[in-house]
Amino acid sequence: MLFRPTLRHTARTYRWQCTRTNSTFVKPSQFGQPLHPSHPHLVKDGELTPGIHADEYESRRRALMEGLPPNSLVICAAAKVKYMSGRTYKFRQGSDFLYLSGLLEPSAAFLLRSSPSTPRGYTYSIFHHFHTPSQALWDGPRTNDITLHDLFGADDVCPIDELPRALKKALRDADYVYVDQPQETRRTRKSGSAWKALLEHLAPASLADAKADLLSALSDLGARSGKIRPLAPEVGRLRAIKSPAEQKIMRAAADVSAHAHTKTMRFAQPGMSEHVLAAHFEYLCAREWSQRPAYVPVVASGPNALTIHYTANDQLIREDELVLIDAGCELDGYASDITRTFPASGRFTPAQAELYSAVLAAQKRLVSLSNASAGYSLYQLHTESVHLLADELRAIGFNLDRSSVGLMAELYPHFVGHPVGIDLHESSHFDRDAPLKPGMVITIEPGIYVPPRPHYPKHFHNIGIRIEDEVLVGETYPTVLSVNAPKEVADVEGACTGALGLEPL
Ligand SMILES: [Mn+2]
Repeated sequence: MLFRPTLRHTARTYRWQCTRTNSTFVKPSQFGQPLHPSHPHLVKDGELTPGIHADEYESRRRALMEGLPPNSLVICAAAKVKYMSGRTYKFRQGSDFLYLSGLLEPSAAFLLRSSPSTPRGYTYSIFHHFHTPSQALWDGPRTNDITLHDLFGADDVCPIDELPRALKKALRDADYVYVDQPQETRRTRKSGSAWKALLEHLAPASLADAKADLLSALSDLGARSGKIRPLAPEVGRLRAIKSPAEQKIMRAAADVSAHAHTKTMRFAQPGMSEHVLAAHFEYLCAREWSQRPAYVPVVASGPNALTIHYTANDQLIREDELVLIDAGCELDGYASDITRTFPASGRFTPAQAELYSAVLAAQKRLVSLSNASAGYSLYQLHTESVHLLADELRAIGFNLDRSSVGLMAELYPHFVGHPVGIDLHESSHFDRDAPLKPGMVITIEPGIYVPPRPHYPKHFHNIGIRIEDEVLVGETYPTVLSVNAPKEVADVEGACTGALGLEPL
């Protein structure tokens, strides 16, 4: 069989496309997600999602259970389908659910129970909804029980309607319960309605009797203080360190985004609207198999770049402005996050080049510190970024005395970076004060945004520049996953003007 890599601009070959259309694969698919028999061009034999083998999902669950106290129960539910104007959004699985199961369907939940007497040390029960023939006619197939057992590794597979009863029994036997309640507020915590919301979420079709039973069991358990604990911090600890397979997918995601950035630099012209660049970027990523943008792209021309999360993307780009694009795709479950700032006309003006080089010098220094042996925490890297940027700005004529913390907060109002992975910001359970560890992936994204105020040099007014790379932390050196997006002045100008051999489209 003949294959060719679809990422032709890189030495790496991640995604292979079958060039013969009559090869052996099953159509229509019998599954609720791409799997090897139906999608051999995406998912290899033994993988549950592209690039991640069933064994890796198994080892994630085992690592989770080994880190919990004896006799623990884990409850995890699939994300809900979201609606807009009566029709569904493209479904995105809950991040922890995906990380632990590899299952991409809604209306599903799983239980993990400590079980020292079994070979794995835990039992794994999947509850899901199998489509009736008429549901399958409208919405396509769902993965069958045999596949969930044999390939996904479940000990038992049951209809989702049976979850309340199974939970009631499991809750009675467990000493600790790890579960995330949906959107708990002070009010719902007091009234106990958070449990009701959880139940609705877990078992929308269950019987009222079973719900009442389950609610009472949950509140009994809640009364034994400290027995119910949030699951997200436990999974977050595991997710913070990326496996070799995850690193490979994240490199591929960053490559797709990096090429889209490069080609969008070539495509951009003064007179275009910002949204056309956003559309072009998203099109290029989708062509490379990205399932969705990891976030709404920022395409900010000229002074719009001073708004950090500018996503209106609806103004026209002027001659001699800089364009700041903060955009990244999601590929096979992993986000990418890259920012580049380039001249709309293809060449930096002297003032733009001077400020750009200042940010770039600081950014490169910060990247070089992103390794475990340097001993920095993310918070210490941020402090360092403030000092580095202030030094660079002083050197090009900014009047910042040593104590001018307030001015730096105005010129650089955001944090240096964040962990990235299945979620764009994997920050909620990430300790910013702990030293960086090998296998973490973080962004390094210093920026300078100069408001038109008299104490800043006039030729820098209204310029906003951010340069953001994704960095894989190593023991002694960092690996820049977004290395294929140009950032040196000459390379950026080369990408814009076609000197790198790129066609506008
Ligand atoms: Mn970012």
